[in-house]
Amino acid sequence: MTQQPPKSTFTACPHDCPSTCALDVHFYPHGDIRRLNGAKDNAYTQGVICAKVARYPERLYHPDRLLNPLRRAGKKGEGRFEEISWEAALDLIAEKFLAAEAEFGAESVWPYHYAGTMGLVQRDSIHRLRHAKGYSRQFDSFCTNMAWTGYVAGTGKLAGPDPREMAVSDQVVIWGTNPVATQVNVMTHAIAARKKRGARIVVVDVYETETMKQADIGLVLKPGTDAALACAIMHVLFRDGHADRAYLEKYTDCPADLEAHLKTRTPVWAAEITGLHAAQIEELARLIGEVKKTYFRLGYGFTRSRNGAVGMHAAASIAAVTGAWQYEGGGAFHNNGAIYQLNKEMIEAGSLRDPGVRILDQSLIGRILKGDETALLGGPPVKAMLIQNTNPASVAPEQELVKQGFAREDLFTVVHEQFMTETAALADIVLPATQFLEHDDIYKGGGHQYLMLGPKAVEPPEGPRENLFVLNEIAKRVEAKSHPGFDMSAREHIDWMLTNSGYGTLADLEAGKWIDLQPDFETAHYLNGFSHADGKFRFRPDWGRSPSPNKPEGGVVFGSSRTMPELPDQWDSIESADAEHPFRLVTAPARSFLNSTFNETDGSRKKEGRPEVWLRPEEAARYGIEDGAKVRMGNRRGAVTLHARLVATVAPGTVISEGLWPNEAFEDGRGINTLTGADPVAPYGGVAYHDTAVWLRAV
Ligand SMILES: Nc1nc2c(c(=O)[nH]1)N[C@H]1C(S)=C(S)[C@@H](COP(=O)(O)OP(=O)(O)OC[C@H]3O[C@@H](n4cnc5c(=O)[nH]c(N)nc54)[C@H](O)[C@@H]3O)O[C@H]1N2
Ligand SMILES: Nc1nc2c(c(=O)[nH]1)N[C@H]1C(S)=C(S)[C@@H](COP(=O)(O)OP(=O)(O)OC[C@H]3O[C@@H](n4cnc5c(=O)[nH]c(N)nc54)[C@H](O)[C@@H]3O)O[C@H]1N2
Ligand code: SF4
Ligand SMILES: [Mo]
Repeated sequence: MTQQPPKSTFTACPHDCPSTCALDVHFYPHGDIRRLNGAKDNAYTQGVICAKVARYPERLYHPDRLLNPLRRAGKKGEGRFEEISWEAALDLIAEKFLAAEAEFGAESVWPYHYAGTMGLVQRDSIHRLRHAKGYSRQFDSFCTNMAWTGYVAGTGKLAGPDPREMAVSDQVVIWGTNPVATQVNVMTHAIAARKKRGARIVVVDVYETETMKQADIGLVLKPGTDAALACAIMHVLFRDGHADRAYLEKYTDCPADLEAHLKTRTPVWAAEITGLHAAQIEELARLIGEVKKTYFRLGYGFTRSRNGAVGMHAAASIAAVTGAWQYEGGGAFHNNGAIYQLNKEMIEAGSLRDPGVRILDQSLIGRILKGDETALLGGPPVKAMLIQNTNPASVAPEQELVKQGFAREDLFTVVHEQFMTETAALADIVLPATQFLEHDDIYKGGGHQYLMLGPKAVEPPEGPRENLFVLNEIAKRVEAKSHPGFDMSAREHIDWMLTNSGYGTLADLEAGKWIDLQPDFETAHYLNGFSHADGKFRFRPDWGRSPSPNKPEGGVVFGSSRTMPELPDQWDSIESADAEHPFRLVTAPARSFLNSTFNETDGSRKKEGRPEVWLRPEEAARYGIEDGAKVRMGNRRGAVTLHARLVATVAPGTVISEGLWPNEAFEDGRGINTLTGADPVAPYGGVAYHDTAVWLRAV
């Protein structure tokens, strides 16, 4: 009997997106992948995925995919490479890493990674190599710091009401996130609530996004002013008898202090700060007060400001004032990171970790590569890097410094990639990587509650290898400490982790596809108390000492955490506009790109058009900028060239530039992160990507 190729199979989306969709993979009769669908039998995905992943074959079978290991032939960044064998590449990498170690110590090698794949095996195995060698560690600060820190400051834990409960809510407040673009399933559940129960959808953003277009009520406020809005809402709730006093007494730390503090935080006060009308704030506060089953879906976007942790904490506090947490379909949800208790010893080799090894901030990569002593934490220079699943020459702030750093002739850079990204183009060795459909992995959902298997669906072409292979092969060649994790396949890693975490075996997961880890209702809604020692929601967090998954080891506190407000309040730490920089730039995500991923596909580029900056017509007129005109936008960090689009529905004084376009899509090759700053945000680091003062000029 001849074996027919399967018509379809299942896997999970690996991309850096809170949705972590369950996928059905459909094949052509000849075995190639035809298309991907959302799995209908997964209660969160419900058959819906984003357009960019639905058309994945475009990326998988892309003619520009990297297929061979390459060695730099020309000058750094010149783009000339020659093919070499895997053996030769791995041997050369080992030789260079050993040489750096011999001369400058193991900390001069910096394995650098992020979440281009969220697979626990392929993403996190880099730590095994790191720990087995004592190479420099990495402080993750691109994405989650202010959001997680702000949320956990209130609740004590990074978890909340079942994300599927949105569908049984009476009102969904989508705050500082653009789910139509960034996590489409939030819309699935919010719209289900509207269809079934007439639930109202409210959106808070700094411009009219595609999400806001679908909302019943949209509030467009100035960036970095969300805490003012939250305070005024809570002021009205207390003033008008919508505060649940019994709940506050039982479940919160200092309701009387909060109420007294908010006396002066009136809608009129907040209107001045946010640019909203006081009447809009009054109306939203009334709706939140009257509708007990309000589900606050709090995003990352509004936390990417220098006061972002304070903003997140203030918004989450509203649900504690109304007591919305008590009801099914109520409460404040951000991310479910804390519900997954996994034993990752085989993947990460935590037992080999030396706490004395320095932890370099990934966002300070520009300063680090340029030899900034503070950023290097007083240790040796970085002389060699292995980079996986990230594209810092595009995504990291202070891009000018990043590029100058990578241009150093004395730096040896290895980039393991699927495409010739900006970062790969600056490397000494480029290694071709498999895509998720070609390797095995396991994923946890941040925006939902499933642990999901992501099995390999097709064989990779000749050439590309999975991350696990590269790490294990380098380890063999650099005299790494031995660890059983170096001898295990991805499937063995998954099986070991599941078995040792109490979640069954790989065979079980293969049969079930995913495991629903949603805690029970009482736990998820904190009805047995919040996760601080006293069981209370903290209106008064001890900033700088509060728990957070992002708290750096050794308790380092960044920025001016001592001047952080004690209670929810507007905190004036943002990069304010001034006479020289009259606008505030928000670098929001593009729907068809995912960070810099997919910006290599024609389908996504055509949908997005070209790099643009959106601003209000009357503000553009003041600077002689016409619709469609070429403009320069800059600040003390540098300048970029792009095109203006006049849009009336942007917050006053604010300009929006959607998407991480390839740097080369800008006229002089300078991408949008030329303008963003890397200064770590208080209290536990992070990048203020949406908090940048700029000037604009017609050219
Ligand atoms: N299509 C697409 N999907 C993505 C991504 C992508 O780049 N493209 N990125 C992925 C990643 S890594 C992440 S972390 C998530 C992030 O997804 P989100 O949580 O949605 O966060 P952001 O993408 O940073 O920004 C979302 C929104 O916040 C708004 N915003 C910015 N500043 C403020 C503010 O001060 N106040 C308020 N109220 N709103 C503000 C922006 O205008 C934007 O509309 O999305 C993931 N999904
Ligand atoms: N201006 C501005 N900048 C931002 C943001 C913003 O909102 N505005 N958002 C920030 C945020 S939230 C984040 S999380 C960061 C994300 O930034 P990055 O983590 O750099 O994410 P991507 O740009 O998607 O790049 C991921 C790379 O990993 C590669 N990759 C994918 N899978 C694999 C694999 O299995 N193996 C290997 N070796 N490579 C793989 C992809 O080809 C891709 O080039 O960007 C940040 N930068
Ligand atoms: S919505 Fe997010 S998780 Fe779902 S398919 Fe798209 S990128 Fe992947
Ligand atoms: Mo992110």
